Amino acid sequence: MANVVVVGAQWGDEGKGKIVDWLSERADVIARFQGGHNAGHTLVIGDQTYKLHALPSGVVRPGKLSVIGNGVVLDPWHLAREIATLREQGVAVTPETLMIAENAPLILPFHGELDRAREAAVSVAKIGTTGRGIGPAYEDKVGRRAVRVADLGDRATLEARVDRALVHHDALRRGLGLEPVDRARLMADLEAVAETLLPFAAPVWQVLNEKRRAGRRILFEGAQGALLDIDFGTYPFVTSSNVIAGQAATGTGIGPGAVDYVLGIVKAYTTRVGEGPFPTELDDADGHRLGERGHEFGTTTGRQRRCGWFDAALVRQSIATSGIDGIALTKLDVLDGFETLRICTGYALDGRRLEHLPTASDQQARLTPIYEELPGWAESTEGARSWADLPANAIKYVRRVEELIGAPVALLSTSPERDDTILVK
Ligand code: 2SA
Ligand code: MG
Repeated sequence: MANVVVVGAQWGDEGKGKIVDWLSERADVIARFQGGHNAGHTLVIGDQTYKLHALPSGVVRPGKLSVIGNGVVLDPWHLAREIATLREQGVAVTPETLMIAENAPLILPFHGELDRAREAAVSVAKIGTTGRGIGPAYEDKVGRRAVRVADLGDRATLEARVDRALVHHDALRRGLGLEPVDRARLMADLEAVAETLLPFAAPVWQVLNEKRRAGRRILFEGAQGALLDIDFGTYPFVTSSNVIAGQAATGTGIGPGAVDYVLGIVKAYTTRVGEGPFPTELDDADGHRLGERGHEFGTTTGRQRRCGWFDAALVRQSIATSGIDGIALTKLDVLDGFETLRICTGYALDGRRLEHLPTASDQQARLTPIYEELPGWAESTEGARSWADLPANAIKYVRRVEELIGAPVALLSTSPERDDTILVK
């Protein structure tokens, strides 16, 4: 296996955790390149369960280098807690196994407060964010007033950066009826957490380029999904970063040529958390059944996910915007026992047929999905480990998905268990 980027091809929660874990065993370096602790992976290895949010999945495997790239926004206190929890579980997290980009911007406590205050304001439509300050932290990065990891190393620089951020935030907070930021406390908290963080700070771009030259295999671990991308997602109901595969390069400081293969993670049906358009959403017994059978609750916020039929038009779009070479199809077993399955192949709008989701919100609201029906299967596919274990109708469903999205299924996952994965040659 060469250097692989793993991205979600829907709205997140496609089951990236298991696939990334499976691939990380075969990689030397595992790098996060966007998002923050709005991501959530649960890894089950042996009798241990690890919950990761900001840390790359490789961190629980001895002998791997895990990297947090500059494209990530980092809450240093959350990270410190995540590291402490892993250490209690017996995982060694050292500057040899974890490197954090010196140029990664920090999520500070007022980012979370702002995120939540805006979501609570009734004057604007809710996005349904995770409330973790992701959006405000990226705003400050682009606004050139972020505090970055490297700034923690020098008190004078840190004070200057904090002051620059506070000019903006205190004004904003006044408008929202929030108290000004307690600067002295923030400085003290930052100086305390700097001790934990700084030993991991590194020129990640340089380390990755060296690893690449030395022939080490790099796994780029995406979070969220392509339809949550700040440019190509269902804006404004998106996250605040580019999540598509191209971000793996800019979010770590390696050339795009370093990427040999893009693997898209695709769930056999569709889910979404938070607000925003969802053409194939089901508000009936079938939707309920998908949620129940699929255990569709978020690992980060515990929120119930909205469920619907597989939308091939959306995934086709993700295949294009991320340059996906092949997909890992997950949670096929959740479809077991449905008499009839439906796949959305495109949309009808004002008497026309569309092959992709239109960008304009009013059009998104007016379209109706065009469905194709496929016969279901009564047999269980849970835990199937070979193609031959699958009922004929399940194989038909998978083949039709491939045809409609225009990408081959490279991996098929039939349960949360690591070994219940079919490698399609
Ligand atoms: P935010 O907090 O600013 O990023 O929220 C903006 C929108 O993005 C959605 N969002 C997500 N949706 C699904 N999964 C997410 N992360 C984890 C993952 C989820 C998990 O990567 O698998 O397993 O708990 C994620 N992160 C953000 C959010 O719901 C808003 O719609
Ligand atoms: Mg998840």
